Amino acid sequence: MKKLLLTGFEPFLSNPINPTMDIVQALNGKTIGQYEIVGHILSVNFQKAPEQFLKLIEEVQPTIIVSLGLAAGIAKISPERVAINVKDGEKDNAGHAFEDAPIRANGDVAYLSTLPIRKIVNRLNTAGYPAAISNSAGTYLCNNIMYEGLYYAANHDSIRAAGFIHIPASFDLAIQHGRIPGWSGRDLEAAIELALEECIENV
Ligand code: PCA
Repeated sequence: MKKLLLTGFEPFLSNPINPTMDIVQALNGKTIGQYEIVGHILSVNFQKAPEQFLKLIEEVQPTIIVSLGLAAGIAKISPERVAINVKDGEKDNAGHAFEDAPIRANGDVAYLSTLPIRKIVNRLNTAGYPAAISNSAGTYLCNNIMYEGLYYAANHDSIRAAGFIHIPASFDLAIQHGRIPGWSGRDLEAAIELALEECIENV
C-alpha cells in the first residue's frame, strides 16, 4: 500500500496544546483510497526536527508528504504556497533562536508547494469548512519542515507531492490562550481528512 506521511508538532511558545497532535493521532493508520496514513509528531527544535523528519521519510517511504502546524490566531485552514530558505524568529523549545539564517547554505531560495492547494481550498469551502491559501509559512519551524520536505521531494522522484497546511487553534487551546478563534477538534480532523483525500485524488 502507498503511504501518505502526515506530521504534526508538539506544543511550543505560548501554546500549551498543539491541536495538530490530535489530528495526526486520529488519522494515523487510516486508509484513504490506495493510501495508508502514517502519522508522526515532530519536536519544535531547529536542530532535531529536520533530522527526525528526514529519518521518517526514509523509513516510511511515502508517496505524499503533508505536514501540519498550528498558527494560533488564524480563522481558516491554510494550505501554504511557499517555503523559503530562511530561519528566523522566536526561540524553539530547546531555547535556540536564529536570525536571518539559511536553512540550507546552498539551497534554493524557495520551493512552491506541490500539493493541490487551490483544489484543497475549494474542496473545503464547498464542504463548509473555511479555508484559504496562505502565501507565507513564516520563518519558524513550520517553514523549516515544509522547506525540508520540498527539498527532499525535489531530489527524490518517489515523492509525488509535498507541502504544509497551517491550522487554527482548537476550542481547548482558544479557551486557554485568550483572544484567538478556535475550531472544534472534530471539524479540524474532518477538514484535514478531506484535504488529504483531495491530495490523494490528485496524485
Ligand atoms: N507551528 C509553528 C511551529 C510548530 C507549529 O505547530 C510554526 O508555525 O512555525
